[in-house]
Amino acid sequence: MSLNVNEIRSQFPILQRETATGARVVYLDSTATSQKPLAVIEAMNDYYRRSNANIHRGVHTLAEEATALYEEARVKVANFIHAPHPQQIIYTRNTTESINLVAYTWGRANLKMGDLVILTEMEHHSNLVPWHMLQAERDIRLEFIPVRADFTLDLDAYRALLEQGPKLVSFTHMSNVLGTINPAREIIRLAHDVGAVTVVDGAQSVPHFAVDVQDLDADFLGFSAHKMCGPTGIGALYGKMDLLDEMPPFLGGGDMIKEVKLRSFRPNTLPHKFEAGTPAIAEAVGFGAAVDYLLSVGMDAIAEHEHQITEYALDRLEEIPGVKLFGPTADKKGGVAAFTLDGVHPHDVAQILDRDGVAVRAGHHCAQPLHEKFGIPATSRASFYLYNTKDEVDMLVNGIYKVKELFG
Ligand code: 7TS
Repeated sequence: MSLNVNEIRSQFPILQRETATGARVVYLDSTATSQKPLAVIEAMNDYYRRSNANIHRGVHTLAEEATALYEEARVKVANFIHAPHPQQIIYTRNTTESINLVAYTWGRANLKMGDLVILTEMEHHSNLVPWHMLQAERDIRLEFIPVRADFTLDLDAYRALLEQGPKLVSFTHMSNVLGTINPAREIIRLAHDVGAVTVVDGAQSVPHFAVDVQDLDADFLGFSAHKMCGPTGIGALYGKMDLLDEMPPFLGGGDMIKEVKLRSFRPNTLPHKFEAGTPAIAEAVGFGAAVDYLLSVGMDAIAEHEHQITEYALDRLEEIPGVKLFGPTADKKGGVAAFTLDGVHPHDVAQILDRDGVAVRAGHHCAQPLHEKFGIPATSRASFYLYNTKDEVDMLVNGIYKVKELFG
């Protein structure tokens, strides 16, 4: 099940370009956003050239075509995560908006003073701050599943927290820093045993391995198109039908209503109830094309390829004196390698690597509490996707040796 990486790379025009220093782009920052294949770029281009119109509003040819394309993409996205029905896919801007939507509507309808929400210590800010905001407003309680020394979640501590009767458990399927893949099915089953609703942050899982919402029994799952070969500006929230049905709308305006009077409105049916105003139509088309593209390569093959690259990268990085890796062993993680280098600031590492075209991110990666736990302000992070090669890992490693030379 090995990928034809050369063929895959030929589909990504950006990977053919050079940087200002004449170096080939070695893109190791797909955790932040992935690159886009021709199939996605062309689908969006074709949409604007052929079919652009507003959706759900006109009876003319273009409006009907645009509406059909927008809704066909929803079916593709629904099938991709094995949602029972496309109505259960709400288009959002990104994972951040998906989680905020749940906090804003489900949270405000269901959580009151003293109610417990369980999160984890490895969350991205987008699965922390919406709950902080709700806490400020509702005085809910927040507790956190600790991250253990081996960079996995402490499920015994989780079981103990569950005894306090949480209303909601919201957690990342895969950490964007540690790469840890959390046992989502088990976390959800345990939450359901005590009657809690679950939110899965799928920003880093859905792009990288097959995620099946029915198998997980997830109540909500949020993810972003831009991290899975699709465009920026669009993401999705999956929700169980009964939960979505009962939730009040999020934003008010056009398209989300069935009927409006001067002093009242009746909300539309799903999924339109949550999609106020003109949405990101071309982006939805691109999202659908991205899903088609990923399926044409095969999610299991992508996961296996990333696993091989990650194993190789961890082995090679570990050999470098002064490099400290943050994350579990390769069998428990996805394609992320966050590290520090003794005596060199992570930003300097990233800047020097960039001279040779090697693109890694440095900082707290929107997981400041996690870095605080380790007593460090930042890490450098390389991340891998279907188009990365072992050669690129070698370039990263050579680059780090260069950094070491420069800093003595
Ligand atoms: N959750 C996780 C686990 C993430 O990794 C990210 C983005 C988000 C949520 C938010 O996604 P967005 O599309 O709404 O922005 N992570 C990163 C990152 O690691 N570097 O840049 C963005």
